[in-house]
Amino acid sequence: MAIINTQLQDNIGTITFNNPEHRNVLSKELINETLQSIGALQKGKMRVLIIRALKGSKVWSAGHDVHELPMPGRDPLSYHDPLVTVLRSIQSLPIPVIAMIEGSVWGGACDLALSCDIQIGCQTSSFCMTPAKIGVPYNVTGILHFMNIMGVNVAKEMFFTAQPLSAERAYQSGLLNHLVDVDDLENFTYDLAASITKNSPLSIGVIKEQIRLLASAHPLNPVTFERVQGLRRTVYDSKDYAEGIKAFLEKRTPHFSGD
Ligand code: YXS
Repeated sequence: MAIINTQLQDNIGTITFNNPEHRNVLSKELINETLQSIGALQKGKMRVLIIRALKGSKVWSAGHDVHELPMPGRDPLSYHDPLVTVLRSIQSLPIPVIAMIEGSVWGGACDLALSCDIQIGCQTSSFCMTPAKIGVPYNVTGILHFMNIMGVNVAKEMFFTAQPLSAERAYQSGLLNHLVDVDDLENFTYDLAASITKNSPLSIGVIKEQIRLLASAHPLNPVTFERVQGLRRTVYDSKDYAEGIKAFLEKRTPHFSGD
């Protein structure tokens, strides 16, 4: 059975995560299928892409597949990591991408949802940033992404507490463009997508790229960049990182020693 479903109708592409048994984890397999589908849809007349889970999903996506996180000593979110690759692909796709969110969103899946251009949620939507729960040093582009969207204070709270943000709080904090009743979610999303397809795709594509370039226009001098990479290495080389992954796989609470 395919772990994603793909559809193109009236210039609106839809990618539906279809791996509920494993809570739509962002495994290499699911990400590669998503990237291939985006490529195929682009060959059609797609002007908007919607990314969603199956109707009634309790979990939109459980985030990075923990089984695929490297053991200590290797950056778990490096430039070529499949998750980081798909985030870049969505952010640089020259058409609007809408995240239609039913259910809880975890870890890297929050970054995926927020890499889309518009987020539409319902009362079952929630967002939980989990690096600190697993002992992962999140990456620079990801942290900057969260800071740009929700501001430093809410970003800090999400990363430090690793607790879910409710749909209402997500809407108040700017993670959701719209918060609608779950029964209206699909129609609302597709109506908004249809309104976009009527506008100039060239103008939209250029404006999206301008916003992306301006939002990431943060000069970082080489020493600062190397300091950040060094700090992150102390985390992914740590016993805490190994313990976080081990505890998850053993389905138990992690006991972090701080080294
Ligand atoms: O044990 P089986 O084979 O039945 O599989 C179980 C889970 O192990 C699996 N699963 C996952 N496998 C790999 N990576 C995951 N992230 C993951 N999440 C779930 O799916 C099967 C059903 O899970 P189960 O029984 O827990 O389902 P549930 O309905 O009771 O609970 C759903 C969740 C999502 C609340 C629960 O599965 C959960 O808390 N999952 C972990 C969410 C999480 O911490 N994700 C962050 C992954 S790390 C990441 O994204 C970045 C590296 S970072 O942390 O930096 O943001």
